[in-house]
Amino acid sequence: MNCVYLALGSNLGDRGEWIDFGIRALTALEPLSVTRITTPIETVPLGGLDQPAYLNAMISGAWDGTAIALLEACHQIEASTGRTRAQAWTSRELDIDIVRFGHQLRDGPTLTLPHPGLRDRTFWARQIVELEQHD
Ligand code: A4P
Ligand code: MG
Repeated sequence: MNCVYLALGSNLGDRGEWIDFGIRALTALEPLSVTRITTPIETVPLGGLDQPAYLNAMISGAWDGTAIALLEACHQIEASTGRTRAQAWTSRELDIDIVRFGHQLRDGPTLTLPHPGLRDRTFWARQIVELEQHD
């Protein structure tokens, strides 16, 4: 079992509905036991592209499997929203990122852990605090 932190982001359509959809889909994954869920917060789009504001949330849980299996499960949930990967960092109904996977460190085209955004996304730092303050 690995303690995992997963970030959800949406900036298209009914963002609250997409975040709820993502949380329900993650909760339904057999190998994942969700422990805590943050309040979704509205955030300014990062990356300099002209795009709508995001709604971001984070969950913590325990994952029974490999990091790649978790990434594939996240991609399947994203795909079920109809999202296509045309260009990175563009608007999306639902994005799910692995923020941390236990203490695993890795760097590669398929998976980087912890997620590089952890260095400068202050809203992620706040949400990690929100998840951890109850433990
Ligand atoms: N990948 C590598 N490491 C990871 C990881 N730790 N978690 C690879 C998830 N995926 C990881 O992602 C591209 C590839 O990154 C994946 O196929 C996976 O193999 P993607 O979801 O297809 O594309 P993306 O989301 O556009 O790119 P990326 O690099 O994941 O960007 P981010 O970090 O998701 O940023 N502004 C606000 N306010 N809030 C946001 O949530 N998100 C983004 C996208 C831009 N601006 C934002 C937000
Ligand atoms: Mg992403």
